[in-house]
Amino acid sequence: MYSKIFRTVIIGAPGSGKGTISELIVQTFGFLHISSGDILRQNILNNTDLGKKARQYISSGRLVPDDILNKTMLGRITEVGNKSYILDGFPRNKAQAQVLAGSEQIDAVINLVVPHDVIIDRVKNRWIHQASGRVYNIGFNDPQVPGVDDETGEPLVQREDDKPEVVKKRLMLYDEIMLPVLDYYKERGLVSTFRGSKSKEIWPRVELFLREKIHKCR
Ligand code: G5P
Ligand code: MG
Repeated sequence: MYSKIFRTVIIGAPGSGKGTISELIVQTFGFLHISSGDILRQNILNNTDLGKKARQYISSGRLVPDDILNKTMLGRITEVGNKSYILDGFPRNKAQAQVLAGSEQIDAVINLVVPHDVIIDRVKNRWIHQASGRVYNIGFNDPQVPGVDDETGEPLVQREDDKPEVVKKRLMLYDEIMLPVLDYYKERGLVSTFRGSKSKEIWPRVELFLREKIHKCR
């Protein structure tokens, strides 16, 4: 779609809408969405070696070790080849950001800031289709039939790490480990911050930002 490859990272607390905004970027700009959480959950579902290792960390709200994530994510980026992408969930700490910088030149970092009380309320209502990673939210983007995936008709489930006590832990961990990542990218002049309580209000600003940014890069 665009002559230059555009490499974007989306950052934001658990439940801030990274997946939701990424999907809109995919639909509007044709970027590929590379989500570390979706890749890990897919591996858990398929009971792969990676999935077996990751499960214990994810279900308790802890980070999966860096060496596993670095290898998995850099592998996936290489696989997609020369295509514009949006990275969601990676990097998750400064060490991962440094590893990423060793092989990829990032063009922009989209930083979503959503109040924690809004997030805690939101994830209670999140339901996913495990096989595809499709995400629903009761009262926001409901499935056509309650409890059932629109495309496959299969049952929806709640994420193990969406239990309120695990969400609180993930939010605390996020603030601690992501500030150095934000500083790392701010020092490089890459961060644009979008604040709000609703993805529908945040999205038009992200869209405008990307249009302008891509236009300048052409
Ligand atoms: P993930 O999968 O990367 P998180 O914790 O970063 O998980 P999460 O929970 O996937 O982020 P999100 O993508 O930011 O959240 O948010 P979303 O899914 O779009 O929106 C949340 C819900 O709110 C959805 O139901 C959506 O429909 C709804 N929603 C969105 N906007 C609105 C709105 O405006 N209004 C309302 N009412 N609802 C809305 O990582 C999971 C785990 O994997 C491991 C870690 O253990 C991590 O905890 N992991 C890694 N470990 C080490 N290193 C890494 N790089 C790792 N990456 C993942
Ligand atoms: Mg997500």
